[in-house]
Amino acid sequence: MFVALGSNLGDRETSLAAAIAALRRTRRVRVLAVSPVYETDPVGPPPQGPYLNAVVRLRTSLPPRALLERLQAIETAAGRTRGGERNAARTLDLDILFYGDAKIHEPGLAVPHPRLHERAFVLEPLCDLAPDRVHPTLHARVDVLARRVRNPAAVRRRDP
Ligand code: A4P
Ligand code: MG
Repeated sequence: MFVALGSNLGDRETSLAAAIAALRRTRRVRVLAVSPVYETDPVGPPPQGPYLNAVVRLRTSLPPRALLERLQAIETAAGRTRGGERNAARTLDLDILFYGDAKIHEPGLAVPHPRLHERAFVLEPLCDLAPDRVHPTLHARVDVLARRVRNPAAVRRRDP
């Protein structure tokens, strides 16, 4: 399982760290790896500031819906207010990228995440963790997808 983290409002580092800590505290979830953090130009309507983005790899026995609910509770605890427009600024966004090789198309849940292959801010940290992972519907490796959208000017790795 891979989850993307993004923040562009408030104390971004603290929001990401709090999200990872909350995942570590979650029953039936084990955080296996955390990617480097990237500072990324915002994709979406201006004005909004740059994001910090990262990806975590986890193992979980929670079904996809329960995992999504847990992620949304963590977003809310980080001060996220919902109901604004898509791509708007946010303190914390947690998206399920892959849930094993599952293909899910339900109201409110699409996995693999339908926009992940377009987004350098997701693919760059995902590539750090799992370059040889194959996208279950596009049948392409993550490193190949990342190469297609790579943009070092817009997605900058932060010093560890
Ligand atoms: N939802 C459906 N599938 C999923 C999934 N796989 N994971 C539903 C998580 N949620 C999923 O999400 C809206 C609804 O998507 C949820 O109710 C859930 O049921 P949201 O988090 O409330 O709203 P959102 O974040 O505005 O939408 P979304 O789709 O997450 O936005 P995007 O498209 O991910 O865009 N630029 C940079 N540089 N870095 C970023 O991280 N993020 C966005 C968010 C825009 N621009 C960005 C970044
Ligand atoms: Mg989201």
